Amino acid sequence: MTSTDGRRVGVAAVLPAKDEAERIAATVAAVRGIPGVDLVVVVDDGSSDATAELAREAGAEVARHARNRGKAAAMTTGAAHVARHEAVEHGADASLPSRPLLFVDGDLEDSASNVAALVPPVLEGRADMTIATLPPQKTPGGGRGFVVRLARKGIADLTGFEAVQPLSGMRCITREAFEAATPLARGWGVEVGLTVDVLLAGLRVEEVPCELHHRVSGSDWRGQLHRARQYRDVALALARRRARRGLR
Ligand SMILES: Nc1nc2c(ncn2[C@@H]2O[C@H](COP(=O)(O)OP(=O)(O)O)[C@@H](O)[C@H]2O)c(=O)[nH]1
Ligand SMILES: [Mg+2]
Repeated sequence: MTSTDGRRVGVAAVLPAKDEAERIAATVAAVRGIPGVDLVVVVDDGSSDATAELAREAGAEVARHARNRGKAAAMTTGAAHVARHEAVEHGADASLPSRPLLFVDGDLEDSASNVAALVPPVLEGRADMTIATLPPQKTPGGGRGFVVRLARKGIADLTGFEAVQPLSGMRCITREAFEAATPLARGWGVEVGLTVDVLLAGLRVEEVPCELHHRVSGSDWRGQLHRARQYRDVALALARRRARRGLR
């Protein structure tokens, strides 16, 4: 793939994963087939299953957290891994461009190939960050949309941007935009933090429909706990950003 200035640029996919042994190999295989993707990094965030080994066998580079540190920490580790890879690759030539980062959840399996649609707007310089929106999922979710509404309203109040799916984790982002959002909001607040920080840096964000299917959190206690943690982290990410801007 070629960027606006005519130079060949690859794309680095970063997959945060915790206990995804059942799905990670299919997801890695699908992501490796996306045009432009020439580096796939799985960040194993303290899994207790064979996620890391299966990811490596499927052709990914693997970075590991010895203990579980949450999704935002895994994304930061993945981005740092890519930067180190590029430092070696580029050698002394500091003028070489950094790859855009393509964040993909580990549970999408074959459908992960459809995040390909996120890449062209970024490589062609039409957007600084693209975000996938998902079709209705085959199994219904167990939540009532509290976290989605909190995130949507929080983003709109801070930036004026009306996000259709504010919590979507599938994103393609330039290195510059990623740095504008660093340090990332912690835990499950990371997506909302990214959207707000990139927009407030004056950069362009675009949502792109992608045919993706993932494991939906149900209404059992695990699902409820996941949503409670998500709510807490999103609320905190928004509160920090409102405080920074002197808003209540
Ligand atoms: N780094 C990290 N990733 C996690 C953790 N829990 C889940 N994930 C990954 O984050 C992505 C989204 O998680 P998921 O459980 O599917 O949440 P949902 O899509 O919001 O229902 C998947 O790739 C998971 O493997 C965690 O504790 N740390
Ligand atoms: Mg999921």
